[in-house]
Amino acid sequence: MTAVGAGLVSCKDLFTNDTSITVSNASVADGTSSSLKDAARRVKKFYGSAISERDIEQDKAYANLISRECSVATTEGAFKWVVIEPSPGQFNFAPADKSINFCAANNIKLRGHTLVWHMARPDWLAYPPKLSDVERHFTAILGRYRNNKTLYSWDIVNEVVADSDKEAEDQNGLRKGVKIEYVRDVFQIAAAIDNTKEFVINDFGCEDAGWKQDKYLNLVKYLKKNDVKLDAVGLQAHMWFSKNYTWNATAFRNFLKQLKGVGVKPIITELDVIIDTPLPNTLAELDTMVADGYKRFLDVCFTEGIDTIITWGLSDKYSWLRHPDYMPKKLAGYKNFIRPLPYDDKLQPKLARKAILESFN
Ligand code: 9MR
Repeated sequence: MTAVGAGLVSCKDLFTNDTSITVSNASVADGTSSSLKDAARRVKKFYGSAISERDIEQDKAYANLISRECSVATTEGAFKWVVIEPSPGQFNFAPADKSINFCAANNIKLRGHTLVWHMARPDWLAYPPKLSDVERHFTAILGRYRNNKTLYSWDIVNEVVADSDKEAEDQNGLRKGVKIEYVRDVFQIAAAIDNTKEFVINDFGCEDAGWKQDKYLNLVKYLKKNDVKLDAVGLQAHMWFSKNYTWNATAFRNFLKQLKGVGVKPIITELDVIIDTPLPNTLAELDTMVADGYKRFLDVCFTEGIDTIITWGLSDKYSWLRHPDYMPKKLAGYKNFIRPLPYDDKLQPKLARKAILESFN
């Protein structure tokens, strides 16, 4: 990096595009000028973000930021069934290929998300998908990217654990219609096509002790006992923090230990931090709470040796939580208090970024 003008350092030379990112001299002095990926690399870890090929194409400054900060990424939508196989046997690989090309050009390793999920599903596809549909789908997709060096990891099955007992198929606690053997069969179909990449099962709401965490652990144990190729367990970590309740870090830590005990590697796949009501009075207070949430969560992750941290986006501007379809009801009307990611909507770094950096350091 070269110093240009008063108080600014340009990272322009790092990027192929023309929009530069500036870092103040103050941050150079206190060490925050290091990129997140460099800070992660120094401790043999990876930091990254979900990426949408559309955002990257339309917003060059954002693309540059992803390039500067990330050594790993996850496709936000490109591999979802409705995108990649909108009608049976008709595949649209363009979005996935765009993401892969961007990552290849920027030295980012990519996770493919996600093959079997109850959402983002075309109307014609049942849930759970018939195994014959799974076979056609996987043959085309896993087959196509088998030798791809950028795409190293697959979310094979996403969010298969039910939210509660009432919504579960049986005592295993999976979604209606999903038997535990089905999950095994899906992984086996995948392994028969390509067993060279990291295979991941991914779910949310398992960062605290409770029913869902127990069912997830039970499923992972079952898969391992049945010799399924399962390399990593994805913990989405859409984290809520509040003035009114505390997060049980000890329970999470024990859960990570148990996962490691059965021979799988936990990874953090969709981290963001949302502040629950009652909201603080100012954005400054809110940002401090968000940063504190990151710090507390990452401290546990790093104590337990987790090496992959992926946030669900890099800037609040593109957070799913600000989208009308997903915005938590109690925060409707407080959109500007939804600041769950390391950068704000003007692509300026926030305290959350500093907290992530310090946790790596
Ligand atoms: O962030 C994603 C959003 O843009 C999509 O519209 C939505 C439906 O495909 O999925 C969002 O990502 C989800 C992820 O795939 C699985 N875990 C929860 C994420 C947030 O909803």
